[in-house]
Amino acid sequence: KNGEEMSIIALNQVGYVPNGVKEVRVVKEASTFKIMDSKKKETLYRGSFKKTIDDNASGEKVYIGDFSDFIITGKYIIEVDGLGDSYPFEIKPNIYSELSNSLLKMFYYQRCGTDLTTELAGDWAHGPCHTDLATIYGTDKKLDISGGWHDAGDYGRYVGPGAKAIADLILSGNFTPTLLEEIRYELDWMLKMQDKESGGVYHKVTTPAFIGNVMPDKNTTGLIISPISSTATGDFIGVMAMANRVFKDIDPNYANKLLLAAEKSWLWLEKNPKVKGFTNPKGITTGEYGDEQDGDERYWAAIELFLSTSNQDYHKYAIESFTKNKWDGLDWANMGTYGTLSYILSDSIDKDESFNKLLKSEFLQTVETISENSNKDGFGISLENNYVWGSNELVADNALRLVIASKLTGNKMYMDQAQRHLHYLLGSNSLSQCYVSGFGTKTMENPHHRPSTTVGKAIPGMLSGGPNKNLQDPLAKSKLSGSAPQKCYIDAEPSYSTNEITIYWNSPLYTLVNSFVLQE
Ligand code: G3I
Ligand code: 9MR
Ligand code: ZN
Repeated sequence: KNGEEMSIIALNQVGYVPNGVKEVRVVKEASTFKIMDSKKKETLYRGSFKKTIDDNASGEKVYIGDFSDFIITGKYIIEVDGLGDSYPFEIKPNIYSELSNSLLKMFYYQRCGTDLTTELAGDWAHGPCHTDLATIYGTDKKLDISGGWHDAGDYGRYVGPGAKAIADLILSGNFTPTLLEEIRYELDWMLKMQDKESGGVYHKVTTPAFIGNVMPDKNTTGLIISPISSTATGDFIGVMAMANRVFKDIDPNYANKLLLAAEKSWLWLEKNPKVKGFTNPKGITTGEYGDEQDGDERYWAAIELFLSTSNQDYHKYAIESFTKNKWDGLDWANMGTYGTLSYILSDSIDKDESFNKLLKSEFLQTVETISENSNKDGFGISLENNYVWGSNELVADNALRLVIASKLTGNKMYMDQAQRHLHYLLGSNSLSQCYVSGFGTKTMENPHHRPSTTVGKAIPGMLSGGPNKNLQDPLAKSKLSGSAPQKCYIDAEPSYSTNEITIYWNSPLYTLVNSFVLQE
């Protein structure tokens, strides 16, 4: 009998690094557990549930057993007295390297405008998609906007979300040829989204409406380029200027091209200081990514431009803007923290010492709150009650903040807390659900993702959006009413508000996992 049949015995179904935090959680009264080899021949460790937490988000009393001091490489099962067996798990150095590769490979699977070969894409291979010229909304003008990554389960390509995804991948600092090639694929597309005259950046390129379940190369409805937005323009600048420093030594010409494009777009922002947030124009019903506040995108843009050019005008803009507004956020609507992190992690000699101090203390204050919330939480994560659309991204984002804060301060507790966030996403939660397709025993199998649905099998390495207490699709409404926030999740294709996948949910998880890949 496994954890599901008997009771929830929650743990990281992928596994643990030997020196990592290791815990098992149950939601029924239990006192002791033992670790056995995977054939259950031998008992190798005995432990007890020493701690309990009344957990609001899951509505459960959570019993926590710690076995961090069990560090022997191997494959195991935990038997909890009276409750049964856990799913199997492993302890091993580099336990996350396959997961890391797979999370990155997801971006390849999301590629638009190119052949996905059978050799590389297996059952999900398809011909080049969305290669026709796209029409600028409200005009007869057509442009080549081929390339980039499909955003999610749909085939739209949106600038803001793409910028977050690239920024996260860059934050990993793991500049392998594969990663560089992948981000370049999206950057090249994004360059095409810039209006070459004004420097403004188009918000998105999509079909007018969401389409049915077909492979991307079978979707030939006309593509429309939605109008320029200030948020897309700010995000474009942020990521172009950031990528400039990544490619500077590798390919100086390319790096320069990215920076020139970013500076050109800044002129558009300067000419358009007050603009309304993007809303779908008449006749377009695909993802809106509406965001009325563009101050955070402008701030991020200014920081990256300053770090790449040393031009004090950008510096001044960023200092004034932040001092007034304390921009924050690592999600598609709030991008301020990307600017802050670039600044405090940079070794540029042009930095302003007192501004650096301010940014650092604001960032560390946010992390302190995350840390306190994690300590109070039954599963050791920091969402409190914030289980909204894409909640798993917020888990990964907060974990990333903890990792970075741990590096900045040397506080090891932050690293332990970051690991619990990872454990949550890989099965240590009140549903015992591993939210990454192809990984774990109770793995996510039915994503809202057109290629996976069409082929009849989920592409591996994709992070589901996860629990969403707002029940924003018909299936969630009918099946989940009355469920605790952390349980508002269904592994079913129609539930786009709990089980879609996106490039910008995979990206923070990739970067998080990467910070543990090399850990012993
Ligand atoms: O944070 C708010 C909270 O303040 C508010 O009170 C509460 C009540 O509704 O919800 C929270 O906001 C939610 C927001 O996501 C959080 O980011 C909204 O309800 C929710 O509607 C919104 O969902 C967005 C969704 O599109 C619908 O617009 C998701 O963030 C966004 O990731 C998702 O993106 C879609 C694209 O449009 C199309 N492509 C797929 C992609 C993923 O599903
Ligand atoms: O497939 C769409 C998904 O990518 C979006 O995130 C979601 C919310 O905007 O919408 C999905 O499309 C659904 C549409 O909104 C309503 N009719 C059913 C569509 C597919 O399930
Ligand atoms: Zn495509």
